[in-house]
Amino acid sequence: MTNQMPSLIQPLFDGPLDIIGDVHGEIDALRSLMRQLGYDDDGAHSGGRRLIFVGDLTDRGPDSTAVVKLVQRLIESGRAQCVLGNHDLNILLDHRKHDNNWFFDEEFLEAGEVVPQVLADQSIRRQVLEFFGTLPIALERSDLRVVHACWNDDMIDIARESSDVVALYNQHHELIEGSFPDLELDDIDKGLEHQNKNAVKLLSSGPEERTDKPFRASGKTRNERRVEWWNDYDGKFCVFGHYSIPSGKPRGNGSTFCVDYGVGKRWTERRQGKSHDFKLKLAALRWPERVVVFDDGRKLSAECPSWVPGGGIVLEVHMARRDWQLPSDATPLPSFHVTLIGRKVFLENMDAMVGVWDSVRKTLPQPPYPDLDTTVNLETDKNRKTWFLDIINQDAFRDYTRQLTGILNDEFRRCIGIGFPNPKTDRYFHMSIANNQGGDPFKSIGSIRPLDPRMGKRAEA
Ligand SMILES: [Mn+2]
Repeated sequence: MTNQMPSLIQPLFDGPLDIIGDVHGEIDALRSLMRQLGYDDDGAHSGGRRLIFVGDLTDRGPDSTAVVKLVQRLIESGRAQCVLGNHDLNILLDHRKHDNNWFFDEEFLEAGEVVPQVLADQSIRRQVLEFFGTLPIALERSDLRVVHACWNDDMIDIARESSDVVALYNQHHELIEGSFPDLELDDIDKGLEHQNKNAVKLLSSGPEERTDKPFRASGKTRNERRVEWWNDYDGKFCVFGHYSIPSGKPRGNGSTFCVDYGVGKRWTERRQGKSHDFKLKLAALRWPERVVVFDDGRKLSAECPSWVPGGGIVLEVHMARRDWQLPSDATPLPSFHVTLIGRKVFLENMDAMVGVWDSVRKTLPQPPYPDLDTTVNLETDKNRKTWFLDIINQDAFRDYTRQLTGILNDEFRRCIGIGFPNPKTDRYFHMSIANNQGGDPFKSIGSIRPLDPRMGKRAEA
């Protein structure tokens, strides 16, 4: 090695991990998430677990300095690792943005109103820059990868050869600028060249593409949109942040998982007068358990029975199957679940159900894996399309619900007492996929519901 400095791609810790999403200065959410995960204030965990941060520690939230100081202390004691996010990088590159004004000792104004933030002084600025200068851009081990926005093998290999993120950024910036005289590009193309061909930018803020028509977003006219790279990726499991998911619906394809649940916009809820029970959360993915833990203690699981906030009572079972014969424009499902009690009934009786569910969910067995018929039936009503796939192994599901009703006998009698008709053991099970939310018709999670399997028209495959 001619270079004594560590590479921008570093080995990820061994052992069990908790991978925390974009914190964005939300120090209280970070402290409570650490407590929910079983860490003390010094980042020690009795189970020997360690923390990983996907970057974007700063900006927007009330106290970026406190977050940086805490994470730096955890890293120095060997209890955490952190990769650089685009916000952290902007500070390192001295790129001033409206939400990093705290760093430059100025207030963050949004529509003329102050968003309260602790402001940095000279010594904090020095400390933050020094700390960010030590962070890698990605972490990897045999079963897992962590990057802020996008994993791209070619760009990772380039970053692997470098130890100085600012130098690498500037080098690519100049190479890309230097290529322009030989190319016929408009300003939009030039912007996209910088976004997609600069390794530092691509890894920390993800690929973009040109749109057919300009559109308005966040008060600006835009001609580029984000490429949803996580739908097509099929390398080692990759955890990333950056693409916040305020709806709480998981983003990933079974090999990718986004852990940014939008706490970076919690200031918008504070502005509306909220001081607790925030909708936007900070989350961690526990590895290898694949359970998501939120700062309020709620959990969402990819692989074991779980309670999903706002989603009805479901049993999450397996990661994506990509071999289903879905229509050609379908997005691969990140997971599927068995619906025992429908969302509507659940929401109407949420308080009663949560108590029941929390007391029994840990004891429930895994559902069987469905063998699916490749015939797709389509049901359409007004704004909603639902696709149905027949399940061949009906007996396995009937046995499973019988087993559940045995285990849940008392609890479900209580449920039935307050109006729940489910679960029924003698129904026909099949997989349904619906465009409940509009937009991409195949984003929603498939469920198995008791409906007439012969209904509907045959879909265009
Ligand atoms: Mn980001």
